[in-house]
Amino acid sequence: MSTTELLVMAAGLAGIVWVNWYFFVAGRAAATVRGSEVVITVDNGYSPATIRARAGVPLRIVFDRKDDSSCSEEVVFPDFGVRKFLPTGEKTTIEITPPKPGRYEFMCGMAMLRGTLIAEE
Ligand SMILES: [Cu+2]
Repeated sequence: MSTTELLVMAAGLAGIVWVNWYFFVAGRAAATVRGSEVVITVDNGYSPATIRARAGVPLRIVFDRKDDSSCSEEVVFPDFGVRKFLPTGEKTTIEITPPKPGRYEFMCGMAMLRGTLIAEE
């Protein structure tokens, strides 16, 4: 194998590692918040990516979008039939009530950025 081929291969591998880290590790290293209103910063990921709330209690989730990546322009809560556009530099509030204890995922429009709402008794 030539040096050029090796370099191309190494660059390709580095790219794969970075993409996996970016989507699967970076977006998940986040704290957990309790309360009836939480603010989630959207900046190439959700921070915090995990929120805890009470089942049966209305919850206000404020998405504060900082980035202008097309990836994060929409947030989707499939379990609640919610799909909302998040303008860059603005706060967008979504109100949902988790019907019962459990885990409810939320994600960007392409399901690459992910977060979890954990509803408790
Ligand atoms: Cu996306």
